[in-house]
Amino acid sequence: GPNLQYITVEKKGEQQNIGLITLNRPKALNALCNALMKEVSETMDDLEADDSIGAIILTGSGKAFAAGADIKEMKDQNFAHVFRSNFLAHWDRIAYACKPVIAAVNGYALGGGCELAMMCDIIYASETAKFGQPEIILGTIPGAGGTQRLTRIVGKSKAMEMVLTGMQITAEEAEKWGLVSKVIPPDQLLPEAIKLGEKIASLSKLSVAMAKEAVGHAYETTLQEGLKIEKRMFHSTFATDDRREGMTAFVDKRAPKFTDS
Ligand code: CO8
Repeated sequence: GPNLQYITVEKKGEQQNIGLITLNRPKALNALCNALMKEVSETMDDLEADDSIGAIILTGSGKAFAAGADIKEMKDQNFAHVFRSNFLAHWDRIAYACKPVIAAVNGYALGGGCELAMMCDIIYASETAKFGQPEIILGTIPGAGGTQRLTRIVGKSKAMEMVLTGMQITAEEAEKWGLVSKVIPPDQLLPEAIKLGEKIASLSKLSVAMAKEAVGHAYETTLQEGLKIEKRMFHSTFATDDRREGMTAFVDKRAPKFTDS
């Protein structure tokens, strides 16, 4: 890609159909400065536009996934400036991805790092991962989902405990609480995430995008509305070639050949 300073981008998997974004600012524990987030956003645009890519993985490097927003960059900002510039408003590109995004959390996922992981669709964590919303210790509060997404994922009491104390939780706790779906030995984290991405990428990109959007609605609306949206999206899969192919292949006892249409 273009001149990337804070991240690297690679294609992975047997079919080279997995986009891997690695946060690569290890000296600052991958602190999320504005320039880094801009690179993530632009790379997401590229990977989403690339038809060869079926799933995206976001990971960190060294001992951090990301240790939060860049405190040095934020230290001297004032209210008028952060309000008028709507500071952080454009940091949520990953939450609006159409393609599935897997977070492979290799180490510290703190503050904005934890929030970034929660913007992804699935989180795999290394045994060494640590999650937390330490903003309260800095005299501020989470600003990109740490009071909202986290609460919906782990429930009120646990979210309150994390957000009000800034405590860190282990990968094992994060799994028990439903924040991550799998805890993996450090050297297996990326291979496992790639395997998961490949599994998803082998299916119809169209059905995967619809399924992702439908699950996403569970976090946005009431149960009744969500069930209605789900039903209509289910119906609309009957307008696709891939739905016909998937069911026909099952009945014919052969592997489906999806065309993403
Ligand atoms: N910002 C800037 N620099 C950082 C950050 C950060 N968040 N975290 C670590 N660094 C730097 C350190 O300053 C240090 O730099 P230097 O070598 O120049 O002194 C270097 O990284 C290494 O860090 P440590 O020496 O502290 O490493 P330790 O192993 O001793 O400690 C910790 C690791 C526990 C992770 C520790 O670094 C720490 O507590 N970091 C801050 C964690 C934090 O408070 N994060 C929340 C930030 S606020 C926030 O994220 C608001 C969310 C906004 C929304 C974002 C949307 C995506």
